[in-house]
Amino acid sequence: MQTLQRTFSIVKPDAVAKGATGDIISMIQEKGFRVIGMKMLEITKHQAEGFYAVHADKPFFDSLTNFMSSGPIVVLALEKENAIADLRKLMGATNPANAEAGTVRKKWAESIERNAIHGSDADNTARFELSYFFAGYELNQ
Ligand code: 3AN
Repeated sequence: MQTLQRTFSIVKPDAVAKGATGDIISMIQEKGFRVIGMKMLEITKHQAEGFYAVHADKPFFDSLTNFMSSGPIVVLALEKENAIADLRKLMGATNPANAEAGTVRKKWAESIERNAIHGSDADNTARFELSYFFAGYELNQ
């Protein structure tokens, strides 16, 4: 039996800047996800560092957190059966050069850093990421 699962997604600054937000949300909804929370905001470098803390020792950390704080983003709370894995599939490979046809990154990503969309990669990260950006009262139950 499948049960409903929640995941967290970000339409990243590159995609928001090129007007891809609506298309990306449509692609997500067409796959059966329910949008239970959504907001557009800009985050500081410090807030981006907190969000990406697991990548703090990576060589791309400084550049990634500069990019994520460079302009508006749209954060999404999503619900569906098998939401975490299904969103990862819809996103496509981290490097758009390897992204499969029909994925968000194949359509919209520019590079491995400016790759249009973020999605949680596991249950514990989904919980952390949802609570980083949404208070309980902001989610449509
Ligand atoms: P994904 O977003 O596919 O889960 P992660 O978690 O490995 O990929 O990386 C988080 C983010 O860090 C990516 N979305 C991308 O923006 C950036 N990133 C990952 N690998 C690199 C890299 N080699 N060079 C620059 N940026 C990277």
